[in-house]
Amino acid sequence: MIVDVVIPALDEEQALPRVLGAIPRPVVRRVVVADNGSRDKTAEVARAGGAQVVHEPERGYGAACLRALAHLADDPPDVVVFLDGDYSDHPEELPALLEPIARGEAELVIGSRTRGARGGLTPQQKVGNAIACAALRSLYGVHYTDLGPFRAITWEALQRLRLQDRNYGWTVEMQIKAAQLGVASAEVPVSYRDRIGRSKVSGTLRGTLGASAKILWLLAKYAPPVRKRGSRPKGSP
Ligand SMILES: Nc1nc2c(ncn2[C@@H]2O[C@H](COP(=O)(O)OP(=O)(O)O)[C@@H](O)[C@H]2O)c(=O)[nH]1
Ligand SMILES: [Mg+2]
Repeated sequence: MIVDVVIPALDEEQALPRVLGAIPRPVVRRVVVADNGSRDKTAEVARAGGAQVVHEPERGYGAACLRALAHLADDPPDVVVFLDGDYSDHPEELPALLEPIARGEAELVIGSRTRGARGGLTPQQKVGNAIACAALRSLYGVHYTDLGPFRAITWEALQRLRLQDRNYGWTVEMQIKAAQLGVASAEVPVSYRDRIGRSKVSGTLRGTLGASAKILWLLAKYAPPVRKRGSRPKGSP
């Protein structure tokens, strides 16, 4: 199984060397760091750590991931693993994330921090996750416990999902569309810790509000249409 890793990174020069150093390299073919106009040495430390670097001028987590995927498309892997560049995930747990895919049981595996983690999640992340997962469950009957960034997905499933979100909605869009399209999903517990360096999303007011609004907007946008009581779908007898 060919596995490539994608790391979106914005000003992560302090954390990135540790992240790259902890990736179990025998399991991974390529590591791509998607740099979003970092003002520090993110790109340099990424290259020094053995990663390929792509640059995305438009800010945003999703935009960075899409740029990295376009780079991988030349010679696609079997599986893409997404990982944050802030050292809050534990890259050494990557093989556990791959197991359900290797066993043929799943095409998408979410690393769940609420099943496994101790510290690291802010109260607003916990609340936001709980609301989003409850919505996914009531809309689609799928049982997720997290929208965590550390996740693995087959290249083939990723193509079917046609992801579009260019910022905070990236993770939830993947889970919504996987549920809609019947992509086989699994969760494995992963560990989590406080990041190194400064948070750009959940640790800032702008990031927290932006992410919450985007997640709710996408859940509403993709929600199945509500049928009025007594109405029948078109064409039914
Ligand atoms: N490429 C890119 N990465 C970003 C952007 N914003 C955040 N990140 C990265 O996404 C990951 C998660 O962001 P982080 O600040 O840790 O958010 P938090 O985990 O919610 O506190 C980190 O690896 C960041 O460097 C962005 O606009 N572009
Ligand atoms: Mg983080």
